[in-house]
Amino acid sequence: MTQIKPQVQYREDYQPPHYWIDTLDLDIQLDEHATEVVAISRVRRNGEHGEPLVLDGEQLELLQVAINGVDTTQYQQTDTALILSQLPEEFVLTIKTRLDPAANTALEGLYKSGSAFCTQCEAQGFRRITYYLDRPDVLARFTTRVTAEAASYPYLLSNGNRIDQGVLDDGRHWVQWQDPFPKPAYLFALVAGDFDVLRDSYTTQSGREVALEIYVDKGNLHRAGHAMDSLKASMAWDEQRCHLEYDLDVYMIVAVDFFNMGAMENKGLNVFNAKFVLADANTATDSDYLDVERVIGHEYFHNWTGNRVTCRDWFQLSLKEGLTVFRDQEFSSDLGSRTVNRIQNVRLIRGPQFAEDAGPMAHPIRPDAVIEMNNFYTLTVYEKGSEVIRMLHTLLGEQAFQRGLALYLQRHDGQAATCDDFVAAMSEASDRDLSRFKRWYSQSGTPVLTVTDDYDAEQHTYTLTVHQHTPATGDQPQKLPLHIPLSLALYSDQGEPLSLLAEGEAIGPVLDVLESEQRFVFEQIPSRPTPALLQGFSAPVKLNYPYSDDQLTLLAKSSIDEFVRWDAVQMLINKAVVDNLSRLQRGDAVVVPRTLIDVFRTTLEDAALDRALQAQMLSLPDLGSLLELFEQVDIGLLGQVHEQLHAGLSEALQPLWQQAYEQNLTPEYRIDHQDIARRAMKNVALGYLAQAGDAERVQRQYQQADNMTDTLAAMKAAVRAGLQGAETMLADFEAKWRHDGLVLDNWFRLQATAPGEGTLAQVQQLMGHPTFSLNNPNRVRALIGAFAGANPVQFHRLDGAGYDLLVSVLEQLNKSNPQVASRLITPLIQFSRLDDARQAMIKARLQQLMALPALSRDLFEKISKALA
Ligand code: B3K
Ligand code: ZN
Repeated sequence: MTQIKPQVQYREDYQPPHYWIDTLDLDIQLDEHATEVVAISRVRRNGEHGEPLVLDGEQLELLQVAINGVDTTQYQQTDTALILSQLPEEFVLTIKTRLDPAANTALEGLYKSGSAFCTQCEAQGFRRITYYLDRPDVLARFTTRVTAEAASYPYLLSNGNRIDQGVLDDGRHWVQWQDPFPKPAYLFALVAGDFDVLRDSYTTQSGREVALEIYVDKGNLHRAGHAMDSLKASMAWDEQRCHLEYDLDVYMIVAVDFFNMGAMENKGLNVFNAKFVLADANTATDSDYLDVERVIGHEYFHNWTGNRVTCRDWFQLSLKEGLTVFRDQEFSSDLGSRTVNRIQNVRLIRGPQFAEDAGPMAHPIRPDAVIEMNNFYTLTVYEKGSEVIRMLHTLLGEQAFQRGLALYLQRHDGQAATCDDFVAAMSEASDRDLSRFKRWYSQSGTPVLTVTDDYDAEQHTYTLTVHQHTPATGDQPQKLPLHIPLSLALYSDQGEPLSLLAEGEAIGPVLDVLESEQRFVFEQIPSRPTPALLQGFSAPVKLNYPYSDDQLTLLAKSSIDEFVRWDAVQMLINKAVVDNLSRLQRGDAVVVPRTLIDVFRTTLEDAALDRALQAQMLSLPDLGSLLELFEQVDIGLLGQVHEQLHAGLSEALQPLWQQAYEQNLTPEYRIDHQDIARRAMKNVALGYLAQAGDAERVQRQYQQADNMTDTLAAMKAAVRAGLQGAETMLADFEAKWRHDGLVLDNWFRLQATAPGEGTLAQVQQLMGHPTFSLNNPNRVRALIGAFAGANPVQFHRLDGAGYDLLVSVLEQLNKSNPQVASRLITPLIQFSRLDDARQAMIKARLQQLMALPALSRDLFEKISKALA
């Protein structure tokens, strides 16, 4: 890697390309160390100008350039570009390059995953395959001919339809692919290898047959069935809910072990991290099953929102990602529990996304300035982006939203579009003014809604005053008021919902908050009500309303909106955390408030409650979300409060935890939503029982478990509570599963997140485990990522040894895989809520990294912002 002066790119500076490329014919001769690529493009000048053609390219050996079939040396070459001048208006450009896939540890471009070749081109990986206009607004029709040795690579795959194939007499063979849909280079894919293939088919609504093929490592066929079911369910869902059909004759998914993220939506040929494909009862947990369904859905839904209509430039990333996350969330909610899905998504926003907003990488869902695009595949772009789409859905309603989506897709089919285009279609289809709403695209940070109320007992009116304020972020000092949909219900003291009347008319539950301060007056309210504010988390904001314990108890019991019930319990827990933190600081002991115990008891005794929701209501938030309750806090103390609340709730409700455990045993393993819910509740109960020392029960569950969910829950409970027998379980598990990376990742993760001073040393030791490798992103995330990101108390040890461990890993990954390094550094740059002593230690480490001789752009961007 060369030391580069990282340059900032600005959204404002967008210029259309000087040239178009209409077709690209690729001829790829695969070889481990010397793959040769011939790329023949038809190039067309965009308008009248004499500008050169500047093609992107990185780490390529240039072998030949020809224009209209004639070799030329009239070009300039830099580290990152090939520049051609004095070109005709239209011409055929031939470029031959050589590259070394086996040396590609960054897993971007063409690389080897085990014995197979595969590619990852989004965002800017195609330039590592050939010189090209590697930008999403250049759409070309691709044909790809792949040649490789036949014995090792019997399957040669690329985008579109297979149109020809042949065998050469030197033991190699080739396949020719043609993709009829023009696409940007980031959607290109190539895979070559030996696999087992699960085949099926799907008939679309209009009667077209689509061949479905899932490629997995040999011996894994029996683990691909759930992925196939999920794919068919996705295809059916998109037809039913959004009237969108698949458009090629074949849909292929390939599972690979070495992958920087979850999966990639390449046209007709998705490449997946095996983690999101493989699942069977012995090896996958319930949440693994749901994750497979979600990610298969997500990538499939991209075929319309991302591929048929793509992004004009990378600043618009949320155009495809926010929308596609919204679509996968709706898919999971329609197939499973809407409330539980909502809760899980909200946990993600309130924890890690709010932390991102409060940290040095704060950015709007449509960023304005980027150094390394890979750094912007963030929770903000994805998850907050989806919340923005959800707010549109809330404001417009399902019908108008679907009209808007249809208009957007029809208007921009085959084009590269912008977020403004999307909002324009939504506005036109619904006849709504979304001008203020658009600020959600340009403003970063988490808005705070402060609500006060007043009841007039004579007039029987109830007035809510809503004040909105977005604290300044590193990237933006000034903030403007946003259009915030505030979903509301009012409850009587008996827990009855009251009708909402304003100015004599019935109004809907969603209030349009548009100004910094706004009042809403409700009439004919018989007595002071309890407001359920922000039902369903109707906007990604923090809410301040001085709820009393009684009000929260009432909402937890009686709200019609199930999300509000969960949220009320969360608010009670938050109150208990804040109070107890002060108690600990004063030297007093942690006390679990009576109200909290009572609400837990009522929840445990509520036989009518959905088990999955019950499990969520009885689970404490993680430390990350709790951190967001404070400006600055000692994370060690916060960890103590968290643990002692868990212990207190365990002790106070022993018989009920036992009952909940017994009542939710599942006689045999079935993957359906009811059983998943029962196991979730049972295992929450097990956690509380383990805390009280019930080693025998934990042991029994570990020994008798017939599925991975129960096995891991038992082992986790034992490790968390430091029970006798934990060591034996860990050893047993390792002996049984050491051959299976995906399963063993759970084992790494569990030990990395164990409480106790010994964890750091354990993590260091596990780095020497025969299956651990810094070149395998899944393994790195399971051990190092989990330790730094999901074990805050041990990572933020006061001796700084947690930081040193991460820094030494980052120093290595900076060279071999900058993308993975850049993901891993997150807990180190989000220090604003920590105490001064820890902040100082972290800053010293960041300075140390900043001084690295060849710091990648990825890390440079984050570290320089954190130190600014
Ligand atoms: N679009 C890809 C993510 C690519 C990440 C590049 N660093 C997967 C997805 O969101 O569906
Ligand atoms: Zn996506």
